[in-house]
Amino acid sequence: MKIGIVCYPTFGGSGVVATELGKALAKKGHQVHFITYSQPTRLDFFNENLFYHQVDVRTYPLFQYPPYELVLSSKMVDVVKYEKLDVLHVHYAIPHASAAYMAKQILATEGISIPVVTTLHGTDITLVGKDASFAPVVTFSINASDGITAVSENLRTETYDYFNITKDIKVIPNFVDLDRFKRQKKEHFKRAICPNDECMIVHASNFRRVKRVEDVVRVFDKVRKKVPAKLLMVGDGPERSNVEKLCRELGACEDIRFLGKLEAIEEVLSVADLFLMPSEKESFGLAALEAMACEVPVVTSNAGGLPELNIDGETGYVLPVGDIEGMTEKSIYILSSPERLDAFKKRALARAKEFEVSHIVPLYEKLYQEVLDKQKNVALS
Ligand code: GMT
Repeated sequence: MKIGIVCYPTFGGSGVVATELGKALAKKGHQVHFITYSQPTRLDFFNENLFYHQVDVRTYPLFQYPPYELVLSSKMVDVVKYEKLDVLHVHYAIPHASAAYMAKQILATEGISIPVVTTLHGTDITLVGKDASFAPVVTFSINASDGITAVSENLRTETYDYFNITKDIKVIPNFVDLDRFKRQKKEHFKRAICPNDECMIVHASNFRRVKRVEDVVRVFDKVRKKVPAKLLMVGDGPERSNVEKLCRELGACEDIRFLGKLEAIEEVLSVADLFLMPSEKESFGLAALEAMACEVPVVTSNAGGLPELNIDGETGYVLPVGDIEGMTEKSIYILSSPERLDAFKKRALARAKEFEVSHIVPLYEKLYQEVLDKQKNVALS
């Protein structure tokens, strides 16, 4: 199949899922064309089936806001036409699904039909999409898609709750590549950060408010008073300076390191004992899955799809959003017995294996085939 993937080329979340999906499809022999405004972060290896088409947004004095969506639609038309794509898969509703709708209409005037699959990732529904100024476009473009997926049951339900969706939404969860995300021997790194064999706690996110990064620091500060521990903060974003300020106020700076955006996060996860994700909203929690694949138990909030991934009391614990005391107590419980910690690590890995890339990618392939078959039947009738 020739598949066009439209995504944000971001460091985490939907951009990573889209890129990893494209890479996995290319390895299986499909031809995959990425369409986005810069090279996706994880598009980091050569494969004869992978292509990247850059969307160039030109500035012009007349435009206070350059019309990205229109340039994107034009690029989609161009790539579908000249690369003879079979299907377009857009990740994140805004503006990708609506741009795809416009591309589809333009192509139809030239007798070219292309099915569009839209994958909803979370904030496109729970934050941005709900905004009244976007809601009509989100509703319309989801309903206009030929196939729709959501990354968790919770996101599927929320999409039906917030918008008037008349079509079926399939749940296809996030996935992980266990060849990359596995516990590696990085003991020298552990010794450098934890010279006295302290426990290593990790958080990774884009430091947006929705991640409640301050909760991570507050939980850690209480944990370290009971169990010797260090905290590694991976990623960067708008809340970072507030969080650094909090570390200073708590006098916890010597036990906390900010690593910034780190490509090889699996190296950090390889020496971690616990991963914290106290998010306000989290449709799936890919970063938590990647931690679990590296045998790291997770203490998370109960936001969105997190309880579908993190099995309370088995792979970690699930606590109400903002429950700092509860998260602290459960973190101490996991970390305070080596045998217990080991059992949590094993169960975290076993759970992550259920989301192995090879189990999930066929679900997308099946959906592509379904929308293609449907299109053929319409053409024949
Ligand atoms: O978490 C983020 O802020 C990034 C965000 C995105 O839109 O790229 O991630 C969302 O999509 C990921 C991949 O499907 C999910 O694993 C994340 O849970 C989801 N984030 C939120 O719902 C906040």
